Amino acid sequence: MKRAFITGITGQDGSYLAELLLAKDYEVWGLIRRSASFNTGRIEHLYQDPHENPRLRLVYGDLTDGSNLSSLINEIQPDEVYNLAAQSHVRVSFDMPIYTVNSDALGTLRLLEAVRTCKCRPKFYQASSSEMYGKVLETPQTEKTPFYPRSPYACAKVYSYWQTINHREAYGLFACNGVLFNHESPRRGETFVTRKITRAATRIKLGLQEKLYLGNLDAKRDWGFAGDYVEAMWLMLQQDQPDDYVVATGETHSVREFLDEVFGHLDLDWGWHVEIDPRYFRPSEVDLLLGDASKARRMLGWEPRVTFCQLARMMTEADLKRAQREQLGRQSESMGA
Ligand code: NDP
Ligand code: GDR
Repeated sequence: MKRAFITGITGQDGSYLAELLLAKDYEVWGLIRRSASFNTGRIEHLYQDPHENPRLRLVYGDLTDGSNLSSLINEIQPDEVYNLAAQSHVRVSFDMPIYTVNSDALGTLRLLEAVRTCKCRPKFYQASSSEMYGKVLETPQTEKTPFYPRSPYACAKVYSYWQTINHREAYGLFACNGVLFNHESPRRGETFVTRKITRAATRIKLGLQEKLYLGNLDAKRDWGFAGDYVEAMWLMLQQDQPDDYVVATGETHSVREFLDEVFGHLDLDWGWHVEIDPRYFRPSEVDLLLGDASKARRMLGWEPRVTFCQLARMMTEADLKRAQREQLGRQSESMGA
C-alpha cells in the first residue's frame, strides 16, 4: 500500500486529492492546523474513527514550523508528499505579505528540506500557480512563458517553484511543479470570486440577500474543475522522470461571463444586484490568464472533463441546495420563536 502525505488537506484541493488517493488504496496522512473551531468540514465524509485502523490519518502541524514537518516526514515515511498548503488568497496576500511569504515560500523550503533529509526520499509535488505569470507577456501561457508575479502571493509561489526545481537538480529529488490555472468546485472557499458569486446569486434567488459587492469584473481567468485537476497532480508523480506541467482548460472567461452564466441559470439579471466595491480591487491585478496544457495532455494523458458552463451550473446547483437548507432553518427558527 502506498502512503501519501498531504499538506492543505482541509482545503478544496486537499479534499479532492484525499478522495482520489483513498480510492486508489493509498494510506493518506493529512496535515491539519490546530483551530478553535472545526476546520475539517471538507473531509468529514472521508474521516473514520481513528480507533478502527483508518486509511486517512490527520496530524497537527504548520508550514511555519520546520522541526515539526521534519519529525512528521521521518515518522510517516511517505512515498509521496503533496504540498498544497498555502495562504492562497491573492487579495489577502497584500494585507499579510510577510505571513504569506513565510508559509507559501519558506514553508515550501522547510518541507523540501524535511523530504531531502529523510531516508525514505519521497516524491514531492508543489502546488504552483498560474498567478506566477502575472502581467501578460504572452498567451496562451505554457511551461516556457516567463513569470512576472503581481502580488506577494505570486512572488512567494515563484520562489517555491524555483526551490522545487533546485532541490530536483541539486539533490536528485523526484520533485514536480504543477502550474495549475484557477480551478473551482462546490468546495471552493467562499471568498474566491466564483463561489462568492454562486453563493450570493442563490441566496438572492431565495430572498436571503439583496446585493452582491464585487471588484474587477473585467479580469479573465482559465477556470477548470478541481476534481479534474487533482488527477493531474497524482499523474505527475507516477511518471518515470520528474518534470513541471501546466494544467488548464485552454479557455478564458471574464468575471462578467461567470455572472451571466450563474444569474442566467437562475433566471435573474445580475445588473439589478451587483455593485462594485473598490475594496475588492487589487493594488496590482492579473488581467488575463489562459493556459496551454498540451504537455500535460501529451505526457500525462490528462485532460479536463468539466466545461466552464458545467462548472458554473454544478456550483450554482450545490449552493442552491445550501441556500434552501438555510431558508428552511430560518423558517423553523421563526416558527419556534
Ligand atoms: P485552500 O485555500 O482551499 O486551502 C489551503 C489549505 O492550506 C488549507 O487546508 C489551509 O488550512 C492550509 N494552510 C494554510 N496555511 C497553512 C500553514 N501555514 N500551514 C499548514 N497549512 C496551511 O486552497 P486550494 O485548495 O484552492 O489550493 C491548494 C493549493 O494550490 C494552494 O497552495 C494554492 O495556493 C494552490 N493553487 C490553487 C489554485 C486554485 O485555483 N484553487 C490554482 C493554483 C494553485 P486551514 O483549513 O486550516 O485554513
Ligand atoms: P485568483 O482568484 O486571484 O485568480 O486566485 P479569485 O477568485 O480571488 O479572483 C479572480 C478574479 O476575480 C476578480 N474579482 C474578485 N475576486 C475576489 N476574490 N472577490 C471579489 O469580490 C472579486 N471581484 C472581482 C479578482 O480581482 C481576480 O481578477 C486563485 C487562488 O485560488 C490562488 O490561490 C490561485 O493560485 C489562483 O487562483 C490560480
